[in-house]
Amino acid sequence: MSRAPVKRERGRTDYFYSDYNMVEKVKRFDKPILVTRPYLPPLDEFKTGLEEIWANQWLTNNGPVLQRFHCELAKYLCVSATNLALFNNGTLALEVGFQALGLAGGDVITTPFTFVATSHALKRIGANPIFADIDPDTMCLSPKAAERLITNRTKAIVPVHVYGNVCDVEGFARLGEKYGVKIIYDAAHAFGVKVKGRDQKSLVSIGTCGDMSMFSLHPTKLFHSCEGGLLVFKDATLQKKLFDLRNFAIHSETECIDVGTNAKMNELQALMGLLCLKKIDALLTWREKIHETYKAAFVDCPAVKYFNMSQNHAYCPVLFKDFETRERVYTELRERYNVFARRYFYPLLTDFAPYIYSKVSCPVARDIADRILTLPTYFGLETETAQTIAENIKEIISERM
Ligand code: T4K
Repeated sequence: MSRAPVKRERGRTDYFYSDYNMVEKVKRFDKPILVTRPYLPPLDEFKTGLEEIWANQWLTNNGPVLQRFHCELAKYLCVSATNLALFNNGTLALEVGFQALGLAGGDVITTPFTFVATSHALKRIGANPIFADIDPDTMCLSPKAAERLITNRTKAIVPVHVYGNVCDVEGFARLGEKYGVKIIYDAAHAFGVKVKGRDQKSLVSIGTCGDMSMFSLHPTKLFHSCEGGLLVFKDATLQKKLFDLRNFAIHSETECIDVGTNAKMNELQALMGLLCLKKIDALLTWREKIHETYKAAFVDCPAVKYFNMSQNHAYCPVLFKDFETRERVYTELRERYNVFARRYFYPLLTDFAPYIYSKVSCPVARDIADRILTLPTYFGLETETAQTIAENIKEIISERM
């Protein structure tokens, strides 16, 4: 549909006449609306924390603020402080965790529908990622598909709680026991998510599932420490090894016991984490409000499938009927409305150069990657903005159908 000249007022609702002489509304935002924005604590609180760090003259290497953050996280997640380790980002947390669990040289079954960091971390420690298909309902790795690929070379399975959706944790626990393979969750998106505990009544952190879980504390996540990563693990005796590996594997002044790395979280990161943790309930509630807005807005629009099963509302994925529609919505949201939704996770990892070798086809993952779009969701995004974005999407779809 071609358009008549558009009379625009900056930052206001613009009106113009379409080919059909109907008045249309173009709600273009003044400033770009990004898929996410980090929560920033009050600057004064950060400055006060900086004064303490200045007084300590201690910036990294297991400083006092880091230790406090470590304890606060253990409390929040209801796990023992001995079952937790902090890192300077999620990717290095994964690498160090994989190394500590001895995955080097083995095959590891994982999902192609994730961020590249999941498989990069495996490759970088010398493990061989093998990709299996996902479950269409959760978009997480399917235990059935994973089981079909288990061989005597398989050392572990790495499912991802994608968007904060809970994987079939019982299915994976069964595979772990049956085949003696480690289950390590990439829980980068799942901070704050809880599952039923062993008694089937109480709720426990999702980090207690499997042998190990990694939470990313990157600013694009609902809770962050500027950059950061957190491992929660079942076997508390691993903690010393993880602490060593994140510090060059220096065990004592005269001993270096392995090929470690520098993956330590510094004091400024820990300070940011502590301040954001104070606000976690408000961050979760805000996102819930945004999701309710999107969900209600798409109820009468079968062409957009609102898809959110996560408790923490980490992302807001929606599905379109086909690839062409998704691409059109993605492009027009940017060009016409100044809205920067993202195609998390497209392309599939198996289409990226380092992983193109994979012979296994993952039709469910491919179909979803082709149709998915994640909409802006973050603390501070107004519900009116989410409502307008939903209207923009409906307008784009109705114009061309
Ligand atoms: N496993 C999974 C499943 C993951 O999703 C990730 C990371 C990891 C492992 C690894 O964890 P980390 O090592 O990152 O802790 C972003 C993030 O960089 C990445 O952390 C995240 N997943 C991934 C899903 O998203 P990009 O390439 O999309 O980032 P970028 O720079 O385009 O930022 C996204 C949006 O956020 C932009 O619209 C800008 C906005 N933004 C970003 C930053 C950093 C801000 O407004 N402020 C900021 O400070 O990867």
